[in-house]
Order: sequence, then structure tokens, then C-alpha cells
Amino acid sequence: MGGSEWCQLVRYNVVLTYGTFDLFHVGHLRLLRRLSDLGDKLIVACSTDEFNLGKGKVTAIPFEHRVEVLEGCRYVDQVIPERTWEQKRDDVQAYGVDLFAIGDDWAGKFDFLGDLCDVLYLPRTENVSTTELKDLIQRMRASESP
Ligand code: C2G
Repeated sequence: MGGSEWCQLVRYNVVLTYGTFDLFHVGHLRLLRRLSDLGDKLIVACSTDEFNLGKGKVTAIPFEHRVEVLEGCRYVDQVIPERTWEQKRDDVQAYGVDLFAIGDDWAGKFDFLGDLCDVLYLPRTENVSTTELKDLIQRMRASESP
């Protein structure tokens, strides 16, 4: 049985994931729902606006509002800030995390956490992304302008 199948059979205590969650959409929601089904507690580390600039991302929705949306999501138990690439190991240990999970666009990138917790990459939801939503909104505004 592969790691991915195993990760989805056991029940975890604390699941941790990271992301920007800008313009919250169904791809984000489906991921968080699947993660919450895997464990008793789901912690989401939300990227700060400053950290996103380092990722080359300019967010449409400010950090405080992205945190508020995540805290309002029924699947999320706690939201913490993601300020650096290097904080993951400390977070896993500080919060007693036994599963780190994230979408498979990051496949392999966080295997270094494997000595501390299980690591799982889940398939992304097709045909939806923050970038596509931004483009769609721009096209809609262009078509509305006189
Ligand atoms: N996601 C998804 N399906 C989509 C879009 C996103 O499953 N259609 C998942 C991503 O794979 C990720 C989470 O939703 O697990 C958040 O996506 P982003 O906000 O784009 O996160 P990202 O900018 O990739 O930040 O240190 C890790 C980074 O902070 C991850």
C-alpha cells in the first residue's frame, strides 16, 4: 500500500497545511474538507501579505480577511500565520502535528518533514484557481465598461 493510500486510512490527531487562500474558492474548500476528514484537528497556516510578495504573489484579499474567512470555515480549527519558508519544522513540533498535507502542485517539496510526521500531497481541484478567477473578473469588467 502506498503512502498516500495509507495516509487516507489512518486517523490523525493534528493535520497541518499551508497556503495563501486568496479569493477563497471551491478548490480551497474541497482540500480543507478532505483534510478535516483525515484528523481530529485541522490547522491552517495562512501566508501573510509580506510572505506572498516573496512568493511573487500579490494577493487581492488582505491577510486579515483571508484569516477571517478561514476561521469561518467549518473544517478549520485554527489559523496561524505563515511568515517564512523555514517555519514548517518548528510548527509541526510546536503543534504536535502528525500529518502535513498540501495540494499535489507541491508534490515532493516538503518530504523533508517525513522524519517528524506523515506527508501527504492531495490532487488539486481542476479548472479553478485564484489566477483564473482574477482573469475572469478582469474580462467581466472589461466587457461591462462602456
Ligand atoms: N488548491 C487545490 N485546488 C485548487 C487550488 C488550490 O487543491 N484548484 C490547494 C493548493 O494545492 C494548496 C491550497 O489549496 O494546498 C492553497 O492553495 P494556494 O492558496 O494557492 O497556496 P500556495 O500559494 O500554493 O501556498 O508553504 C506553502 C505555500 O504557502 C502554499
